[in-house]
Amino acid sequence: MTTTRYGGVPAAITVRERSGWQSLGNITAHRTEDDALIIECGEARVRLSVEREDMIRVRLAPRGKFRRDFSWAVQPDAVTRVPFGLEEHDEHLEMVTDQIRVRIARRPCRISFHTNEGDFIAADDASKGMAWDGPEIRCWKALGAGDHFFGFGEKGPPLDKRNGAIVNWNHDAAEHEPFTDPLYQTHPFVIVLSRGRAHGLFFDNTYRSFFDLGKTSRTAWSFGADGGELDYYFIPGPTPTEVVRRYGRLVGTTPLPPMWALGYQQCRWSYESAKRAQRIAKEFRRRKIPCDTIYLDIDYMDGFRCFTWDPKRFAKPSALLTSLARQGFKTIVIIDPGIKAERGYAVFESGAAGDHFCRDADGHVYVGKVWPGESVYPDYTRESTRYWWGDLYKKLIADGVTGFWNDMNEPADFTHGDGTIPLTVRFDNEGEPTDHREAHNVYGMQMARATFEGMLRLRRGERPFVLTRAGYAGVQRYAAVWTGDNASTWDHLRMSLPMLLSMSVSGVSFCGADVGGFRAYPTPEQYTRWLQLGIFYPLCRTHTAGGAEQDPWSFGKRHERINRSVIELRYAMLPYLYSEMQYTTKSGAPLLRPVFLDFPEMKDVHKLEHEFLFGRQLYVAPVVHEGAKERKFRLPPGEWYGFDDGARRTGDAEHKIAVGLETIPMFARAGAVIPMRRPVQFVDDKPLNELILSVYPGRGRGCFYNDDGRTYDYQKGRFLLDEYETTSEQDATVLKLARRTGRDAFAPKAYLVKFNGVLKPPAAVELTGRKLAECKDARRFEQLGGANRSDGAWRYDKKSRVLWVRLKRFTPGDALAVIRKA
Ligand code: MIG
Repeated sequence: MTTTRYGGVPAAITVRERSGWQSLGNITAHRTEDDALIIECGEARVRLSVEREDMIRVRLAPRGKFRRDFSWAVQPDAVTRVPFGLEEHDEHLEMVTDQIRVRIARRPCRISFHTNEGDFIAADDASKGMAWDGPEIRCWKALGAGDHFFGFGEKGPPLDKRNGAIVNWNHDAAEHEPFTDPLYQTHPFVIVLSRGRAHGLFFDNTYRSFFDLGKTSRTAWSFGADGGELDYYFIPGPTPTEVVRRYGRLVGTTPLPPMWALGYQQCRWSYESAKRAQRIAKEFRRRKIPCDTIYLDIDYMDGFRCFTWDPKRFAKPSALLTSLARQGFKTIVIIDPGIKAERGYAVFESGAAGDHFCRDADGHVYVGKVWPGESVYPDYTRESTRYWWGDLYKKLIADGVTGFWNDMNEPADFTHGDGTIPLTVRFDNEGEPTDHREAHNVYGMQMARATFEGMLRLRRGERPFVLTRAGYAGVQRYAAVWTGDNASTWDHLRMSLPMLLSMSVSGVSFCGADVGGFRAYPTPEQYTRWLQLGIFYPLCRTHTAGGAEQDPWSFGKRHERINRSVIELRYAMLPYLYSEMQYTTKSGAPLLRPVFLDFPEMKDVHKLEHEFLFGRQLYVAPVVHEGAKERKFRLPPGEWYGFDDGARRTGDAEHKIAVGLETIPMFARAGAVIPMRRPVQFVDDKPLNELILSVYPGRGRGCFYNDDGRTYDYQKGRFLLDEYETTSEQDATVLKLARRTGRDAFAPKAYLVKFNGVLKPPAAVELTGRKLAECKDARRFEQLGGANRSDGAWRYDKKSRVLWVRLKRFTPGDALAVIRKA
């Protein structure tokens, strides 16, 4: 298969700069209505309301009539009107809440946001403010010298979009390069960071939209769209994490995935026969390289007909899937939206009978061209169509498919040069018919939703796994996202970081790029480096197209050994990954975090995009250059310790370390407690009997979350959340299990505590006042397991500076003390 069969390159999309804009004039009247402030400026109306979390929603109706109050992104329970006070001054009105003051200048009508103490946060551009031109709408904001812009979901580098501009129009960007825009997703969400303080803005509009972040003006930044309403949420900070948390409340956070989905995933275009899929599975197990999933790309289908199997190459799908399942593999198959327009094909027939396919303006069902040839497109913006679509998965699920991969859902269409279906195509739009201009950017998200909801119905009680390419703000509620067709180059390896970091701060926590690159082939070094980065992608999947092998063992013996140990590290970190993922679902704070998120005040932090924080405890500066012999990086403020050697590093300082092919520069926060396990071949391979708690010197914390890993029973209290605290005094380091929530049933059966960076053998080790025995013999210590152990024992390893402690029990309130020699 070659890459020449892709759809076309997009027509150049540029933001028009012209002078037909009509800005808001003077305020002529105002009133409060349904907990909102309505402002009249001649014919135009502005509606301001305070939503939960003190977010301010601003809407503009140039001709006085607001559109239907409807959103694909905003969670219904996120918007509950909060009452506000109104102050009327000569020159302005002021809305006042607990946290913010919204000042609305009267002549002309311009909005600015201030803290409750009156400190300035952000303001409309004084000359232009909110404006319209025919159906187009736009809002100009004042641009500060120190403003930096983050977010926007899936966008290429740089991480900070200051002085740039972006466009949102979901696109099958098959040949994309680092500066290609638009890509596959639309997230009109921005975090503005100004001198360490942050606020956010979510522009809830599904038309083609754009942000100009100082590209055409030095004094204003702006956002707007081709149509729809100027409808945005101002999101107060002042920390970036606060903005991200509030935005998560608004559009929803990433739900807890099934635990196996955090394992390593293997994919290619394609494992085109049952035989080949079997072979790949066997190789993983034979070579003892951990892996949880095998993907089947479009060639498993019968002539690219969705929901079918090729009768020859996949003659007995359920036998294949059962066999893979027995070896510990979950099988995930691709499903595209384009349905072959063919009489007699059951999906086409039932879709036509139910009137589920999009029609063009002339009333005919629109027929485009994708993999199956002439194809029709389900209208996922209609509830009954989503339901019909969800039920189509029944047979594949019965065959044993565990997850679904939704591709081509921008939607792609090979018929036209711009790669998508015509703008005239009609959509139900949840009961308020519209055309493709408004529906385009939500098409993929609603497809993923239909898939997710179908899986929920069909696999009662099981958490779905859906992977989608296209999406709109809030897509994370339904699916993980991968970044589409990248290439096997160092540029693409590097760019995956700003892309995934941008997605992560935009709510899409469960994301990943194709490890090794999709187009072309990586060199052995490149693949290993990519894997060393990829194990920190929340979604860790190798994928490629074409003939050459791109498996962890495809690059020679030495690389195979390194690649195995890299994947093993991912599995060793699983308890941490899962615990941090659970934190994401609650807090909205992503797993993969740009440095600015936690350290907004760090000097020049907006430039840091090739290093990141992984969860709350780790900092990673991956090696991203060919032939690198050293890695330079700047550690954030605080104290840090080498993940492997426990060596202390000063924070807020530049460092340079030598790197070999096996080096992954990783550092833990002071006092970090990182829950780990011994690597397994797949997530459900062995129960987590022994939890490893990797503890670093200093004062800090950590947590361990656990549940059944696959159902929603955790919502009924069937989970465990242990919170640890570490303290370090002159005479002792103490690890305390400070709090336990949930059920003991999910607690580990045994503990292996690893105190890193212990420079001298301890005088004693005590568990809540009782001395533990020392075990000098390494082999015996290893064998001290399970029931034949008393309270525990310890062993100090001078060479690695690790103090190991084995414990049978670690219960709430327990404190494990390492007592230093006087
Ligand atoms: O037109 O299904 O991004 O991951 O392997 C190409 C074949 C269609 C594009 C996806 C890629 C997938 C490929 N698909």
